[in-house]
Amino acid sequence: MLQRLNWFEEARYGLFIHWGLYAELGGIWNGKSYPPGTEWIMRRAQIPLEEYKKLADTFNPVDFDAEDWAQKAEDFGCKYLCITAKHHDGFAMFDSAACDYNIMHTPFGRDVVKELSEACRRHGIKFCVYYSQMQDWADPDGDGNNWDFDPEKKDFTRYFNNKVKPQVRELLTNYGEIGMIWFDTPYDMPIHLCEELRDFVHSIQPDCIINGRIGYGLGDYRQMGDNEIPVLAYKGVWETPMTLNNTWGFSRTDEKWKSPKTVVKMLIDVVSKGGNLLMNVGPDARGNIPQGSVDVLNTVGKWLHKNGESIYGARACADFPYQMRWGGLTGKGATVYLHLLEPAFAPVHIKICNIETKAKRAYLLSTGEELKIFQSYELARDEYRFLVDYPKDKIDELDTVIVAEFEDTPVAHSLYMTFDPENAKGYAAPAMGEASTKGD
Ligand code: FHN
Repeated sequence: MLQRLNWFEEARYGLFIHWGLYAELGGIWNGKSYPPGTEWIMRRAQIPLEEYKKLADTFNPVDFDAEDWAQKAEDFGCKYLCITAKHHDGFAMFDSAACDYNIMHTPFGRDVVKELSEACRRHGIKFCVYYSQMQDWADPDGDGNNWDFDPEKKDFTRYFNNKVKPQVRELLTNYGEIGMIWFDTPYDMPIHLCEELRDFVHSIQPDCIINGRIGYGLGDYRQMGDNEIPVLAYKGVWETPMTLNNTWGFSRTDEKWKSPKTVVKMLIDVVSKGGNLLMNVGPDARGNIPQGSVDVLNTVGKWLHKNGESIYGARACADFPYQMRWGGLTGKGATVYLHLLEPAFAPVHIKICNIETKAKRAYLLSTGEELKIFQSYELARDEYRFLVDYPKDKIDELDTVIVAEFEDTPVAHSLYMTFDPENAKGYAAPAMGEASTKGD
């Protein structure tokens, strides 16, 4: 694995911030609501560039406080933060000499990328930037705006050389170390330009990670679809970007936040399959992250501050053959974290079938309290069983984490092998603890 990916594999949980002029509209133009995401409103409503640009004349997020946002990211338990330096609308949220359609030419006149990069560094959060490399609805040669500009007259290479490269250079030279540059919607961008962009990034900051949406598999890791979590563990480094409601940018109408439990479940699901979750918030035009989203992510953060060991640095678990309706597993080598999310599905004890590897002990992560385990191989049923008794009075509504230590990284016993008692490398049942699993 590439060395520059080390921090990313450890981090597992990041904060995505979609913020731009579109926050002023919040999904509504001329009294009409447009479908999510709200950051697409210029294109969805085909707002003429000259009209849309007027938003820059009033953009003044007086409540913006980089220190507060970085503190929030830390409270949320996020290890990296990625902000839209330029989204598809083409407006730069940073001081750009390459194009004056940027935040310095608003009443606000402050470089939020700069302020946020410094605040993130103070809080030990990796600072990353999103940059829309193909779509640019403000540039006559950029992709996506065919209502202001004649597609026949577009020269994409001109836009690439005159805006993309100079702005990417600015982002990689003026803000210290950038953990990652997050490209998006590469569509049919020519491969040679994608390669040129990748090499260009690494010629300036060799340690800067490039996400999968540079296109053509040229990125350092695989970007899963928006809000898409793969069914099985994915061998390789990957990330799922996820909305907390149903849009990326700020919405005046959508407050349908996922619950803290849903976020924790998704995080466990993603991490158990070896991925990262990039959870989005969309600040409003005054520079406030909506309180509803803050409340949810703070609750998740509190859980993470107690149980982070089971998430940060965890690696993909083996694909065990049975569903675990009570929850899921994350792991680090021989240590496995049992996430009890739905105790109702484990009324007596937690049971995992078909872990072949021998267990050493189990304990509650929050208190260190030692828990009773039972392990057996049932020859006649050709079934491995691993049971943990958990304290019913110490349940965390969000997720109770139990640490199980095995002799080695647990492997799964296949359901598809032809049974042969001679080959069964089982234990004399029951191998550990005094209980028998008979009658279960
Ligand atoms: O079009 C964008 C969208 O606005 C948002 O930025 C997401 C985040 O992953 N990416 C694109 C759609 O995939």
